[in-house]
Amino acid sequence: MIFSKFNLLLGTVAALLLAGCGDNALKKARVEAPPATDAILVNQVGYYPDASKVALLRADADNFELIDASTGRCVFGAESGEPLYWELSGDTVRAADFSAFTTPGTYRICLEGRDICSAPFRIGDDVYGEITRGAVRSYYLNRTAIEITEEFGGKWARPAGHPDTAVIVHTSAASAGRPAGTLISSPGGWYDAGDFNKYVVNSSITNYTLLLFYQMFPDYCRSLDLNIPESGNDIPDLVDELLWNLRWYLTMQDPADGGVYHKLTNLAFNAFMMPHQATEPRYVVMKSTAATLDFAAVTAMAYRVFANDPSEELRALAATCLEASDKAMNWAAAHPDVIYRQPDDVSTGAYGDDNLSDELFWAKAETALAHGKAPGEGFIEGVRAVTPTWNQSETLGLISMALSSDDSFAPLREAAASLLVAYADELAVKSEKCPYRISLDWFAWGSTSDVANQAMIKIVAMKITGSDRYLPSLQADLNWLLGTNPTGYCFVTGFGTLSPMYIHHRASGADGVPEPVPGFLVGGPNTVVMNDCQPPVERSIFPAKSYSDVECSYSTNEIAINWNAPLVFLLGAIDSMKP
Ligand SMILES: [Ca+2]
Ligand SMILES: [Ca+2]
Ligand SMILES: [Ca+2]
Repeated sequence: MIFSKFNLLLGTVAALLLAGCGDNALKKARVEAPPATDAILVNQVGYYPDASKVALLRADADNFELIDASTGRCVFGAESGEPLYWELSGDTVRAADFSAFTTPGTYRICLEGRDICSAPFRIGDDVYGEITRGAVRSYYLNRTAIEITEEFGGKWARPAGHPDTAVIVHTSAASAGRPAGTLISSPGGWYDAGDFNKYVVNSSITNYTLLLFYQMFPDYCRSLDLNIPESGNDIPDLVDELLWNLRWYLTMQDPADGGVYHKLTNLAFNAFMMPHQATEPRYVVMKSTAATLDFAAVTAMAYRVFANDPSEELRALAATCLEASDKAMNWAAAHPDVIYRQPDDVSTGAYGDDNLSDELFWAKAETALAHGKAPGEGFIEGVRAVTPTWNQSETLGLISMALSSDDSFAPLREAAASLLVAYADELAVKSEKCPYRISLDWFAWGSTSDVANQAMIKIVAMKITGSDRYLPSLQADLNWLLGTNPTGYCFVTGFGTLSPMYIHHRASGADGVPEPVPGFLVGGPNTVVMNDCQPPVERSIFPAKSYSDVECSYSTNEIAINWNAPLVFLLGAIDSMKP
């Protein structure tokens, strides 16, 4: 029955299937074969039935077969694509395109007639639901100042760490009203990354990305039940989770002058230990223009996103945010070039940035939108759409303007939209030319988040244009993050068949639980720092393959709130498209 269907569809391919599929010994061997991650790369989380579905073969196989993972029965076969060499990974891949096969189930890709098979993966309507919830829930599991209970944290339950209710004003942050040594309260927020500190600049792009997700996908957010302490109240759980960070973030502003402290940290990084065991004094360090502009932008956006929310609590918060934004802009106007410089006695993350023109643009764009006062023509002149990062934020302002429904912004909206669409088209072309089908052609620290942020640009471009021409490229970004990459890893902890076990994350390293805290996106391959482990760990010299699942590799195996945010955006956008 099934073969007659293939005869119609695929002609000669069916003959191939009959040869391999009738062999019972081969069926058994294929069901039992260990995943050949070296030879076959799949999206380990799965594929939608009707989506474009592509795996990559790193083997000299002219044909591939799709088998039922439990019976070994062949269900589909086709020719592999042309071999393509990629200089960034140093390997050659052939596409295994099984888009024409649409039946839900659990399958493996095998080399024709051989027992070399991929890890099992699913085709189904619901493949991305659990991982999306997991990616958002990682923020809950990384909260400061609250006990992670067994009810919500399962085996990652732990005592509360870092209440931050008595934080010392560092000498660098002293002001008339708050001289050095003053104690302030700045509780809540998430641990930034593998460390225990809280940084305004990195929280800013994170907060923005999650706010944007809520703005663009409100109904989907309302449908997400995250099993967190705030589940069941009248605020969407994703927003509740964001509020844990946003309410802390608001306390980083000096109410006397509107300036924003750059960070809240220990003087030095802790060794690996549980959060509640790390009890060194905490400081707010130096107000900076970067932190203050970022803060002005994010609070202005929060105002806009929450101002007409059904929740009274969120509407009230919106007003607080707008006031905070205005005060921050005033401080930044009076202090336009206070570049963060790490004080001599502080050695935690610097998040230093010498170029604030992008932060200024972003803050001006967001505050203009919040106040409904369009800047004059020329505001966008010279601004380019780029892949956003914590220190490169103009694209965030472009996105907000491009999605504005305020007609007084119409000319700016059009200009911003055309920049974003042109950039998304450029990314889509790059992905067509790349053997691994992603748009990334450089591998910076946190390269996985660059892939996810490029996916976010494509999703915004889909929204602007109403065109699904970005979908194949978007799916390739997702595939890359979930296993179709030269390392063979699904880069999200706790998901996929091969995923990071030894992440650079203090609680994961110290909690005695073998599995890392789930739902985190690791930074992924790059060659920016090769000697983070002592003695150095062997890593590929090819940037797209240079990854190591060891705890010391902070340059490839750390996690961070700003990396997870575009992952949530991408996964949530894809999950919201479920059939
Ligand atoms: Ca809720
Ligand atoms: Ca910058
Ligand atoms: Ca652990």
